Amino acid sequence: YQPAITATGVFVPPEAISNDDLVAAFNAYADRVNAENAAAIEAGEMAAIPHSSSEFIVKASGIENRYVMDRSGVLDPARMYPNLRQRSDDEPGIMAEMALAACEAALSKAGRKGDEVDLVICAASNMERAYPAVAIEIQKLLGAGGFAFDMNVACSSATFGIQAAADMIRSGSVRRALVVNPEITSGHLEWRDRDCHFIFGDVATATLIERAEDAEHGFLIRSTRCATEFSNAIRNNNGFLRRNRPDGMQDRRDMQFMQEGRKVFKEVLPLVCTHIGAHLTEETVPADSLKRLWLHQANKTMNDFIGRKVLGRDPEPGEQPNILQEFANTSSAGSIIAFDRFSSDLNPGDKGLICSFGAGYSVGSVIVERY
Ligand code: CO8
Repeated sequence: YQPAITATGVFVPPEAISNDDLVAAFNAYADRVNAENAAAIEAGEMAAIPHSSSEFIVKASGIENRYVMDRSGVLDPARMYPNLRQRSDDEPGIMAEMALAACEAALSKAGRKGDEVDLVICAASNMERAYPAVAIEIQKLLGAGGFAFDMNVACSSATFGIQAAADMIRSGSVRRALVVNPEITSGHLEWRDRDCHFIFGDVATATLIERAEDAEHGFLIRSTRCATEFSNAIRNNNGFLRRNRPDGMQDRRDMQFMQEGRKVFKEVLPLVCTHIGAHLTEETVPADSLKRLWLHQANKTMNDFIGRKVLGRDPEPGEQPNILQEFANTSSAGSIIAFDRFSSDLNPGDKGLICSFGAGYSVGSVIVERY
């Protein structure tokens, strides 16, 4: 069977944070900590926390805004992380709730119902719990049949999930799949670190994958390629083994997102460009035949560089759309938001490439063709 993406859905959280709001909260936090530690700073025992700035954020990343599930906790200088209500085990978890909204948006675009789905993959950077799988909770809320499982490949979770689902549809073991990416990045971002506090936003995306023959139009999944190479340059040490550490469950910096941004930038770019080049060559798809690149949304300079390298020229306006100015980095969901917003104008026969990259390191590419 030929697998195809027949619809995508995006759940946008209800609250937004502009760079100016974010910087005001961060600077108030920095002033507070600096005042509390004035003597230590004066004695040279501690460095003062420097201010952040909106100008730096836009220049370094292209990000202007992000959406979050809770603004008040993130912007409270005495807290600096989201205030998310602890839910009882009998109510849907926050990831399942976000995922459900994105799945319903995708199903409604395709005119499908939840009970027609027989595979749910919840693919995201972090799971709110270890088990039962969040995907199985989503399967239940959708009334879907078949089976469901979680997977985590950080920023590449969506493309790796699409490859897994597409291969199962190709083999006939599954008829209709939802790959869903609820990214609650605000929970694991370190909002107190000016090097990274601006990078991420919350969102959920869903991709419906069916047999092409089951839908009048969509995007054929022509080919997928995934690759990984271990790196510690992006890491989060939170996890259930934290209890075994001598420092117990303290508020430790390494339990939130950590990265060596410059290193990531330098190492990931060649990895991505080589990966895409090799994938296109193996599939005899010339780069200049691609009508669109839907890239992972981490950093504008990074995407501009990849676009130029892959196409061998400056991308035309609209050829490589960015959504990070509005959403920030939404980890695995970024390339799918770009696809959702900027794909309906393609004509039958037009080809494009979805590509993700990030922690792991990981790279995933999907060649699609409109039909
Ligand atoms: N305001 C003002 N100045 C600042 C700020 C700030 N907020 N932050 C840093 N500066 C200063 C620095 O201290 C530095 O000063 P100096 O030159 O005196 O040392 C100067 O500005 C330059 O800083 P950088 O070198 O850090 O700035 P860059 O231009 O390199 O930009 C970026 C930083 C934007 C982080 C850039 O390096 C980048 O985008 N790198 C790639 C990162 C990336 O794509 N990572 C993807 C990882 S995401 C992923 O895989 C998913 C993980 C799971 C999700 C986790 C969700 C929480």
